[in-house]
Amino acid sequence: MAEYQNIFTQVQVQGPPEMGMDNENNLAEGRFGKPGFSSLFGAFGNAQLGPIYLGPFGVVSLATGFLWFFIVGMSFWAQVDYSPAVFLRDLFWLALEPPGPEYGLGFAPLDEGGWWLIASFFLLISVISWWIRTYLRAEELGMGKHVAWAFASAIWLFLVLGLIRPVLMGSWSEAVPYGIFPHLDWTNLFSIIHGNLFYNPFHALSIVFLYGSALLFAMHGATILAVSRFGGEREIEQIVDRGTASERAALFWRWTMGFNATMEGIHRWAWWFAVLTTLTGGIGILLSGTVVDNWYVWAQQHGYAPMN
Ligand code: 07D
Ligand code: 07D
Repeated sequence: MAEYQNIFTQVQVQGPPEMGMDNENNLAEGRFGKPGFSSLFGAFGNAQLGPIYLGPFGVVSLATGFLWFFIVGMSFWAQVDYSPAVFLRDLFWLALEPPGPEYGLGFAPLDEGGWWLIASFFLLISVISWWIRTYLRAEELGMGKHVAWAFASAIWLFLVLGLIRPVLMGSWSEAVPYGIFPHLDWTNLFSIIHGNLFYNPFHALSIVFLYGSALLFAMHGATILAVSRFGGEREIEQIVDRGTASERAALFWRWTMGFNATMEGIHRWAWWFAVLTTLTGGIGILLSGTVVDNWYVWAQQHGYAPMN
């Protein structure tokens, strides 16, 4: 049975490139690149690479994404005086910081946060354009917009961190710096300034959904792999037949826990857990410093942190 490819299947079948459901060539416009095959990619998913749809929003997203990356990169270069050795040594610790608090929501000199503002503008355009792309491609294929709305939840947290909360706090200095460890230092400092984020119930909710997402993904991935010997991932008889892979998969959980998801419902569980991670997270960050200054004190007032 050499018909399918997945991460643990060594057999790969290659035919002529698959162009998708496009008999009238309606979707061909905007698609770009001659399809090729990669055996390495085939070990992880589908071996065919391309064609890719570029389109106006794809071009805008890649161009502005590149500009963001370029500005951050040039700032890093300048900070190490254009020394390749120091650049490599310090790469993980370099940062492009937002303007200081003295500039409020105004513009700042280029090397005092101005570049951060310009780069952030491009990153915003890039992320929004990519979102539009996920929406429009789904529409073109007659799909629901579930991917776009899930991505919108991540963008919500991204916007709260870098735009909405800084605007409400009246200062760009509240935003996150661009840098590997510097953005972790920012995260740590945020928690300390607001009196320990563990006492923020929305941070707790976000963790519940993050951990829950990992658990659900493990359960679902394992269940489907466990019935792949019955063709579980490509089954069409499940609606009308008994003893199918899906029925076994469902029975496994009913026998183990007394309750089972359905083939459709498990994907709703997964969608909601993932979406709620960043949705609740964004609420938690938005409230910090705007409505609640110190979460530990807040927890004391609400009776779940000790008063001493
Ligand atoms: C695996 C999909 C692929 C995506 C990748 C990320 C860039 C950044 C930019 C050098 C799961 C590509 C990275 C384009 C390069 C410059 C200037 C997604 C996968 C591989 N973080 N964070 C990371 C971002 C925030 C936190 C890693 C982005 C908040 C902690 C990577 C954002 C807070 C830890 C990264 C963002 C926070 C990380 C791996 C935006 C609270 C880690 C990410 C735009 C949420 C981990 C050294 C990953 C690490 C890590 C990117 C925001 C906390 C560099 C783009 C401000 C505690 N973050 N992060 O795999 O190893 O995601 O850090 O909001 O421990 Mg972060
Ligand atoms: C960042 C969504 C935006 C990303 C987008 C992607 C590109 C690149 C390029 C692919 C991740 C844009 C992509 C530009 C594309 C290429 C090449 C999603 C993002 C749009 N915490 N914490 C969370 C835990 C502590 C703190 C969430 C655990 C401490 C802050 C999560 C612990 C302190 C913030 C979570 C822990 C602290 C968070 C993030 C344990 C630090 C946030 C969810 C066990 C000392 C964020 C409400 C997520 C949040 C957040 C987990 C501890 C600070 C559940 C498990 C107490 C400041 N923390 N945390 O999906 O929402 O992020 O908080 O200790 O802002 Mg935390």
